Amino acid sequence: MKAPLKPTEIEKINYDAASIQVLEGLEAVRKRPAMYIGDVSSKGLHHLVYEVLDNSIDEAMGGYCDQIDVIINEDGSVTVVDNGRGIPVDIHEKEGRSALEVVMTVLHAGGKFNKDTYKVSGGLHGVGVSCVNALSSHMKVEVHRNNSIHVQEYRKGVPLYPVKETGTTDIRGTKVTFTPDGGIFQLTDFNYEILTNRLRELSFLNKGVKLSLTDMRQRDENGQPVKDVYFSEKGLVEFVEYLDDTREKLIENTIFMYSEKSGIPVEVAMQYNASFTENVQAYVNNINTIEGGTHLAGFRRALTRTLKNYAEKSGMLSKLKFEINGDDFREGLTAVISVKVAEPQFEGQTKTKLGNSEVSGAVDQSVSEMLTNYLEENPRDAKTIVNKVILAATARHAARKARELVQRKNVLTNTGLPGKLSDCSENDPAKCEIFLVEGDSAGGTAKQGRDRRFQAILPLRGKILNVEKAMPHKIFDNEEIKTIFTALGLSIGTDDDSKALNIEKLRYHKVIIMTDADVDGSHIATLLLTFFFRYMREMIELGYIYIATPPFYLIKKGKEERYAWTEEERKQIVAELSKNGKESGIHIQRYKGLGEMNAEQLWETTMKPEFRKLRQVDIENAAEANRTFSMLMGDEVPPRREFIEKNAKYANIDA
Ligand code: 0RA
Repeated sequence: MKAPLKPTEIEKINYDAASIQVLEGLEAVRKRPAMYIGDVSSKGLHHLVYEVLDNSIDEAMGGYCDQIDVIINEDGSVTVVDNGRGIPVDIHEKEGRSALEVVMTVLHAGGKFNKDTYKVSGGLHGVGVSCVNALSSHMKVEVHRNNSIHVQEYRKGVPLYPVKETGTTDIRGTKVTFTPDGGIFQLTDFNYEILTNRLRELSFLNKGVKLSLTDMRQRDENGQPVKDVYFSEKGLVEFVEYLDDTREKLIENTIFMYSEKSGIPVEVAMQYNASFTENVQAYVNNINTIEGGTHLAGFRRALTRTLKNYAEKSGMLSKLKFEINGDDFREGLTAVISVKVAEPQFEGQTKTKLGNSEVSGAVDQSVSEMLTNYLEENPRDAKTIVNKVILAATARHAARKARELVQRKNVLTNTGLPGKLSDCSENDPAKCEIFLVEGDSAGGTAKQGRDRRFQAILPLRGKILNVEKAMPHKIFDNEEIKTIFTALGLSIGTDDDSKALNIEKLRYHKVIIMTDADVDGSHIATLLLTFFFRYMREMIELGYIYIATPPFYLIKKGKEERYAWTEEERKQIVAELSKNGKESGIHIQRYKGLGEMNAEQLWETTMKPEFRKLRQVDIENAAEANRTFSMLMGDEVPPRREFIEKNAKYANIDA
């Protein structure tokens, strides 16, 4: 008979069992990182920072923290520091080791621990800091708590030593530094622009929290590290004002509403502007739900019903000879809606569509009540809004007439396909592709280079209409836009839905945007994407829109010609070509535009299906383009050149 185990031995066994489980968990994350963070591209990489940040934001939402600093260190690691309570460091009874170690190494442990704060950042994020740890070649956590500094370090999620105390402190908080694992991620360079945008967004969504981003890799003109600080006193109201920065607002004070129904806090800020576009950004637990969902549906329903009731009661609609529809209530509307949901269900292509059915009613009720009160109390604003709605309905009515006219003309003259289109011979849409090419000259080259059996070419002249500024019926008057619709085989809207597409008539299942790799080119691509996002969204959802990626370099040595899409590829090729000897005789050409390639080169590098690298546009890319575009093209301010140039640079790097 065995002697009974002594307590220390029991602890040891528990510890070993727990350790095995931890290793299995970490292994799972490293084997299928995409399951936890979406992907291992730039998106997944930045997701790591959001994940760590989320924990600090949770601390802030609980009211325990008002400052969060993010630092991109010189060695490429990232540090997130907060002045919250600090992760608990006492011995976790069940696990027999420091709670800190458990939070940092056990999947999904963080949330379970933190019961007293209103933990909401589940879903898309919320996989936990342990997941980031597993995907980091190195991580270090430093907790200031109970007047002591507690430290632990990890390699690929495995602790290098037990939690140790390294000194005394009189502050509280948590500091996490991690280096993303280069063996997991395609790239490990953090992009300042991406992170700063997220911090700005978080500051609007969490008023009163001071957020900062410091980039130790870059210096400003004073020799200081590049830094941005974000702090929003008025939260969503400032968010809406930021979004509408370049637009003429219609009501003096941005409307703000907050209430809670069925345990779901709902926060809304809204403003109407003189433009014709709707810009409603919806958030669930600080996540931008670009595919919408039940919260957005509830908001829209409440908005339409409440405004309609008010307008009817006020008698302002008595002279109107046609129906008002849902779109009319949202023309020129900029709004941000933010809800907190305890167990969010995310659906859709990019998992950014809220599925929880109970949220729809809660938001509808909240918004109806608050907006009804607002309209009663602010009759002047109410009147302005209703007038705007009437204007939208009138314009839509005019657009319908214009459309009918165009369609009738088309039938009469039987123009068929646009003259500029070089069509392909194949008839099966599933096998056909169309290239939308910037400029007649590149269009000519593409026409020569293509495989005419299944590739059609449509050259576009210069920039298509600014869809931001134009009235809807003007959009359908625009030649370039009409040409695109006609070439694709689509007609432009129906009576009651100006955005309905007769997708079954679509003539090509690949629509490929091909522009120069320079500022103007990326501007045109942004413009086209925005156009597809706003007027042909279904095409994006079906995965029919692509972006061509012409190479950036041609590297020649003797008769050998090689192409490179990135700086790294270029270096690699130069190294290969200079293998048996010198680098001399190698000629490198930097392509600035499609026009610098001849037909064969364009075919070989950018059009030939076996070789080209098309980027499929998803709804997220398109929404991003739309945001960029809205910001650049608002009413008054001239295009922000600097912004365009910066982004063009990043577009190049990404491609
Ligand atoms: C678990 C429990 C408590 C706080 C935290 C986790 C916490 C986690 C992170 C991650 C980054 N910063 C953080 N700050 C806090 C509650 C601790 C208590 O009751 O004092």
